[in-house]
Amino acid sequence: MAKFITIEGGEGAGKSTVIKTIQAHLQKKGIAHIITREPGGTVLAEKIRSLLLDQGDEILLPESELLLFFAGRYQHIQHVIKPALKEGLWVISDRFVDASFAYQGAGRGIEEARIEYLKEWLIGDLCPDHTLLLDAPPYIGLDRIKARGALDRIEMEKIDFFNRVREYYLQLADKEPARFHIIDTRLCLEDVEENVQLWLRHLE
Ligand code: T5A
Repeated sequence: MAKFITIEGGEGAGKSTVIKTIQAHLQKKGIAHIITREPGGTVLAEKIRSLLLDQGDEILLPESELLLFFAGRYQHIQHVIKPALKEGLWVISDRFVDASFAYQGAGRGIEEARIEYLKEWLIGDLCPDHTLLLDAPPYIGLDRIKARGALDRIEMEKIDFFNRVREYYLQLADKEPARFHIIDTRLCLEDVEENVQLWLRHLE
């Protein structure tokens, strides 16, 4: 049966790395799936991703940022996520709507009710079956991505912003224990991979 799985966490928490492990596992098991991401996932949503992450001359206001994330998400849901689930595929998405509550809500300070309104309107009852939260103190993820190369517009935020994002994710995971599974990505790659494998076995 189709499953909708999302991967969340702070900057450089290891999502791309963990998704490779998940993909290898699903391929080995012969489980038909797609790997997708937000912001992005469709041609148009990938263009919106560039607007959101590239450094521009004009300040992108929090409200505009929120609406751009939702515009891309709606394209992604209608053109990719729902059709794939309907076909019976597993959908693995690198981030989904929880990120809007964490980043634009807790991070930027936009009232939760406004995000909730967009969620109800545009997402309805589509909810991930499982969410893997990759957790580490923000300075660890930021050090890792700094070592990788140049930072994008959001990655240049202050550490307090990322602390609020992390705190929000942890509180949400606490509120929805049936959906969330937390993996500590302070651990070395081998240990993270082993924990991801254990979680995947429990999903089957
Ligand atoms: N955003 C997104 C919002 O504000 N609102 C929204 O609604 C949505 C959907 C883009 C940005 O958009 C924001 C959040 C983001 O700021 P993104 O593309 O997912 O989202 O950006 P990042 O979270 O920044 O993703 P990254 O690709 O930068 O990081 P990953 O995928 O979490 O980390 P990964 O796997 O690339 O690892 C980073 C580095 O660390 C190493 C890896 O080898 C790599 O070099 N690493 C480890 N090293 C040691 N030990 C470990 N356990 C390691 N795990 C990874």
